[in-house]
Amino acid sequence: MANLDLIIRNANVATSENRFVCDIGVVAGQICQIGEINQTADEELDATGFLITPGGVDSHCHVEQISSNGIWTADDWFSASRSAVCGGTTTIIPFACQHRGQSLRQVVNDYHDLATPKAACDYAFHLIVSDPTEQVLGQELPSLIKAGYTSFKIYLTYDALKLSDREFLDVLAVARREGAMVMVHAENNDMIMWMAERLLAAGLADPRYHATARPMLVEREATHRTISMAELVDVPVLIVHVSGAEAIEQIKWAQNRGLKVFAETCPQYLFLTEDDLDRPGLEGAKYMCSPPPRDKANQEIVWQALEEGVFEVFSSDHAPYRFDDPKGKLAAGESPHFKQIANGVPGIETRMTLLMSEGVNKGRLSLQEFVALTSTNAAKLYGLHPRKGDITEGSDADFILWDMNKEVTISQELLHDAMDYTPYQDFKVKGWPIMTYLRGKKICDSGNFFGRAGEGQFLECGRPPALDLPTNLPTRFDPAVGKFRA
Ligand code: DUC
Ligand code: ZN
Ligand code: ZN
Repeated sequence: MANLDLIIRNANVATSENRFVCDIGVVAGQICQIGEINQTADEELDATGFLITPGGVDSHCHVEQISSNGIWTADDWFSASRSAVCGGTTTIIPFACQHRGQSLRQVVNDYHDLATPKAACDYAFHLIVSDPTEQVLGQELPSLIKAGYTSFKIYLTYDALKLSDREFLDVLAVARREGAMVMVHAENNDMIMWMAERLLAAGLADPRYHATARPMLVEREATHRTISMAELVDVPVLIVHVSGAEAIEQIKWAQNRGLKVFAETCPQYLFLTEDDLDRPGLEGAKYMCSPPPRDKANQEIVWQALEEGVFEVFSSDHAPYRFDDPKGKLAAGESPHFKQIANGVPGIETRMTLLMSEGVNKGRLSLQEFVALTSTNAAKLYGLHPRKGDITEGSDADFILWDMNKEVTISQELLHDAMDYTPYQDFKVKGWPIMTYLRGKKICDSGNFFGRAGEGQFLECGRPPALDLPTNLPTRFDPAVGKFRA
């Protein structure tokens, strides 16, 4: 008699720690047995020939988010989650983004209203705090943290979103006291604005000048400032979308001093360069994101930092704006200057295959490192592990079945988002996610999507474990609680 829902037989599994061959038994969406299974199930799959890894956790993506200049991302919750699962990602952590004057609680409710009917994969939220009023710091953040929103992003650039250093410290102190991780977009706003004004005054308005306005030192300065702020309050921070050498130097310096500094990088810093912004006409707009892609030498340094373990997570920073669309990159008209073009590139579906192909299949990363970077570490960092990011008894039955030898030329037609381009058009990859299972249900097979809008579940995040690292305050006075320590 069948008593399990699903058995995957002859599973060749890679987790962030192990490799093993086993049968995997699933009941009610969770892994209930790993080993040799002598029972039967309603559904059985012989996985011979595939590699199985945990479903991806993409901890940085923007879904149905309105930018401060009023442009919506192209993907809604349905198309973004469909695209995620077809690329092997079963959990996403987008942002509930507060704009100034808004109640953070109301913002979170509004994002839930968008996500609940449409999400086809599981999801949690990070908060974006752009208006840390007394109400936000004293009431909304503490109660949201208790309700499972245990990470927030703050910006040091963009006039409409950026926090002053004092506001940044206030947010860090709340994170320490209440138990949350802070993610930081580290670029110096005044330097960027000052450069941009001068470029535009000189008539230099094409997409490529977006990169000129944001040289690496702009990121280096803000990265160092972030590290110092976090050190003062003794709270873990994660520096998002790190683009190259100078920021990496700062992060390594902090990590070598034992500071609680984590870092993320993204495909655009491994596979795109500043030269892409210089493509003919306005084509360069397709590659505009912040920080901008750098050069080949910096790509190599990002690779080395991935190999050395400087980065905790490899996220997509999926921020999709269509190109040939009056509501997309060119919303400001047919000849916008670079400051008027929405920042961001899509990548939620291509993230895992790109790293599998160029990292694992080319021998730069081990399979364990790949799984850690694309799934397990994000689940751990944001309090979702072991439910997500692992293949172990009790975890959700989220898997990817990979054909490690399949060669694919990426093209927009293969993808499942709502975009009209991919920055990775014509890239050749080896290693492709063939099947994706979400909580024991096959939701993608060979590019065919079988999921349903609304079947994704909201995940409350737990206390980030990094908060429990040993105390390391620079003075005996603890500024987060306003007392001298004993
Ligand atoms: N920051 C992001 O995190 N994503 C897209 C653009 C940006 O500036
Ligand atoms: Zn950012
Ligand atoms: Zn982002």
